[in-house]
Amino acid sequence: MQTTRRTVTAGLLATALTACSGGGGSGTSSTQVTRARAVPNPAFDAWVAAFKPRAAASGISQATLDRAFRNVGYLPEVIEKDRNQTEFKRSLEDYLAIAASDERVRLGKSALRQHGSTLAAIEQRYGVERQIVTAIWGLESKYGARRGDIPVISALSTLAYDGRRGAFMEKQLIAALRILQNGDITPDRMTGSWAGAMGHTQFIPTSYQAFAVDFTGDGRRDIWSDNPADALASTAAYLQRNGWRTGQPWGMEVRLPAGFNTGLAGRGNARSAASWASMGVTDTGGRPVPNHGSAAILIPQGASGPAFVTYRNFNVILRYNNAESYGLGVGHLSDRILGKPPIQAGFPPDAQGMTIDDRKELQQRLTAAGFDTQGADGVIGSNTEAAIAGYQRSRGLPVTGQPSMALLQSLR
Ligand SMILES: [Ca+2]
Repeated sequence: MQTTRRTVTAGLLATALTACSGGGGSGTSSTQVTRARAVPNPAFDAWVAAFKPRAAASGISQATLDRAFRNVGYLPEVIEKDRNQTEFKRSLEDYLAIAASDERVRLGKSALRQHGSTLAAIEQRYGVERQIVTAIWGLESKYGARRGDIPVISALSTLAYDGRRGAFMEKQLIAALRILQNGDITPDRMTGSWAGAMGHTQFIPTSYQAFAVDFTGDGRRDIWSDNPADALASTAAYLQRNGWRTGQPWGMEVRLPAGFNTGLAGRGNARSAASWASMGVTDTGGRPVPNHGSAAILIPQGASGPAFVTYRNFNVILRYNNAESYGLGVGHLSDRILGKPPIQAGFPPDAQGMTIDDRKELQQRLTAAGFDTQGADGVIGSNTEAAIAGYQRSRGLPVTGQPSMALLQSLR
């Protein structure tokens, strides 16, 4: 969950985005964590005892409290995760390498086919295009594969007790109890990420309360079920309620004219598409940037990296998760799922002077040399760092665990 302003947000990109090279230090998905284990903690128990009257004062019945807290415990692992969120430091290039990896694009195309009629019905009702809903699903839970299996009441109680964001977490906890009281789900099935984000598209409880819908018509808003219909419809409802404009793109990659004043970039500098077009901003095919109303230019890695125009719908996606990289990840993945091409512009080399191809080659060569990086996606994560350290140790080199061109040269 983000620490920046995040008010009505639902999803948590942290849940699904783990580099194949083990870089997702965030790795919030419980699938990587195995089942979280509660440990005895008298101070936590005292906090729960003191919390219950506050919950009751908010309208939670004694019966609900009894059911909800029957198996609740303190989860130290949740606090560990809360202290170690690293995903927001990633470059856009790294982020997109994970968010729109070949695998995630392939699975997205397959999900679009497999759930085509459901997605079409959702699109019909809420006016949100199927590829957008599918891309959010892909980022939030890898199309349902990583919904999280941490008990939500335990996770939120642990976070509320911990107090780093105690008031926010207590509010989420009360909302989670209301969901149980409403009968949408039972306590044992109410699972999610370490941060209490639930189901296929990782709704936090307050977002669930505000936006979740029963699309299947069985009387329950079941975003946890193997059947993703309620979760996907809830996501579409969320976007619709936040102002989605049917038929408009989120944005697109663009070409900037030579000498473009980069000071004009940024979401705070929106202007008409016609105005950008008159400055010479074009799509990647050289045509004037299309007019979909107010538009901003984003250059997340500076003038030597790719540039994007973003429209109103991009800002709607950010209501789901207020990080530009997330918005670009959803937008780009949605395009790729439809068969559109990868980002056309190159990214600048990283701080070590390495391009993504250099980093992939480094991972391939380390693995071939017996130091397994667990894949070669060009994203340097903990597995790659461990492999580098192992290689350096074996060669009697200073052990830094950090990539460099010199290291790559030594492996060639
Ligand atoms: Ca339902």
